[in-house]
Amino acid sequence: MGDQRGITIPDLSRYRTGILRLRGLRLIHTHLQGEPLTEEDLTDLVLLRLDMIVALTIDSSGYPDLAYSGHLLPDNPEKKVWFIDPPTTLAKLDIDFSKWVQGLEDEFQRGQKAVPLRGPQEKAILISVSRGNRADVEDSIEELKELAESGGVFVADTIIQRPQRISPTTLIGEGKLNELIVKCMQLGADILIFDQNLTPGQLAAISDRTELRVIDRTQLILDIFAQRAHTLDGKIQVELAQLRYLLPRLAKKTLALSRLTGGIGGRGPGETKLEIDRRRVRERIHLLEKELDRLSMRRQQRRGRRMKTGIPVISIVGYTNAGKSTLFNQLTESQFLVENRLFSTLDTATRKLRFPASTDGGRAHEVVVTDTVGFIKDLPKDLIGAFRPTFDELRESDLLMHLVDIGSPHFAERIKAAERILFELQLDHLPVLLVFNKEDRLDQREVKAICQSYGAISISALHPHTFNRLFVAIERRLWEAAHRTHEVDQEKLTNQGSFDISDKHLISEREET
Ligand SMILES: Nc1nc2c(ncn2[C@@H]2O[C@H](COP(=O)(O)OP(=O)(O)OP(=O)(O)O)[C@@H](O)[C@H]2O)c(=O)[nH]1
Ligand SMILES: [Mg+2]
Repeated sequence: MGDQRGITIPDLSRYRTGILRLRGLRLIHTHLQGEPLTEEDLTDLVLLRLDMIVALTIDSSGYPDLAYSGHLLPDNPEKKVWFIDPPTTLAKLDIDFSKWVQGLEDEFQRGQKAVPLRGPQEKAILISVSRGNRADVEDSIEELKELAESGGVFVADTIIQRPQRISPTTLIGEGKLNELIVKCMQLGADILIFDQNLTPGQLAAISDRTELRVIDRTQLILDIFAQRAHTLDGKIQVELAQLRYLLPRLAKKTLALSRLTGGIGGRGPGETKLEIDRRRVRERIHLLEKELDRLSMRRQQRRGRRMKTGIPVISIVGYTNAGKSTLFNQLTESQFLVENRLFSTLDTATRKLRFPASTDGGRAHEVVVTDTVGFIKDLPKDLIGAFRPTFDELRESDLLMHLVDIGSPHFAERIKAAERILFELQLDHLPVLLVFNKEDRLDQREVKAICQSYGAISISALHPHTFNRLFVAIERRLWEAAHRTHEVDQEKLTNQGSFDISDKHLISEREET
């Protein structure tokens, strides 16, 4: 396999795939200069996940002299990666290897099972490689963890690397990458999730190197959307986004491919598993785009009908998990899914609502309220593109209610992130009412101070008795907006005289497939 300068290790990928086991191979080679195991040897040990590595030195007459050996270590309190045996002679290196390696594998398995999983959950290690400010990096990976858990993935560990120089090929440095491989084996993790978005080249390189499934922030979000999509619209939009994301990555025809199409929980794009090829992906994208156009038309017709009624439309927007659906349900007495996880809502819901008038002579107003998909920092471009029809619907709103979870320590950044997305979606010209939600999670004085500094109001979507200020503010903003654009249509605002929040006439656009 080699000469006096070095050895070439053949492609071992067909030996025992699956990161959770040792390779089933030992590497025994000679060191002609009498040196012990080198850095390079140990890298091979890790990268190839060898059962054992042995270097034999020779004496002056060419006979075997000392034997140096090392092997990987199961999870251990010192967080050691490998163990190097004291040098011995070849004659003494007489062990029952099968028994020994079985024992080692058993130990690995015990370490992997130390973390109990809920059913067939997948285990991941999260990684952030960034030169950014430490606090930002930590917050971001914390959110990534929430995302992963929302997607049903068990997070075995998180690693932050802040290198001097970021590697353009693998993002993460060589040494750290090796450490990561062993850590995955020790903890039984088979997915790496990067907080940074990886280029197609980086993704292929890391995946080839580690033989692990590698996912970046974008793919994670896409996979979660795929899990949540229930309506025809939602499913088409998500698959379109997934395929658009996949296409440039297909150029890298490597082993990474089969892993790439997997996604979390096998939620890669439907029916396009291994035999996937670029041409077929393009065809499918084309088909989905056409289908989406068709659905958009239907949507527009529905919208047209609604516009004719002249009832103002209020859309609840904001960061994911802000409580949008909770508020929507309370306002419209609906029962849409509310959950303490990210992206519970994917499909737009719209309902009519009559709320008590508080500012103009006791007349009640009728409005249409819309609940839709939440925002997140770095919302993937492919996703924004594919969800364009959903977001386009927001454009016809008379008022955007920007809901913010005041209990989140990151609410300020989240407001900015949401505003940035509104800008990207060209919705920033619409009047916005900033509303802090979950006021019950903070001290009331604090809530007041925050509201004052933002010129906003606060509510608790769980407690309807806090909604009075909201109604007043909505009315005022709707009236102001109408006044400003000289489209004052008093009739529009004063339709009904009832005081009833619920309404029997529902315009529900949540279509079940
Ligand atoms: N303490 C408290 N929790 C709330 C309040 N409003 C909503 N929640 C909780 O916040 C979590 C998220 O609520 P959702 O209504 O699903 O949030 P969302 O904005 O629709 O989230 P996505 O659809 O995922 O974007 C749920 O666990 C709610 O029970 C509130 O006023 N106070
Ligand atoms: Mg929701």
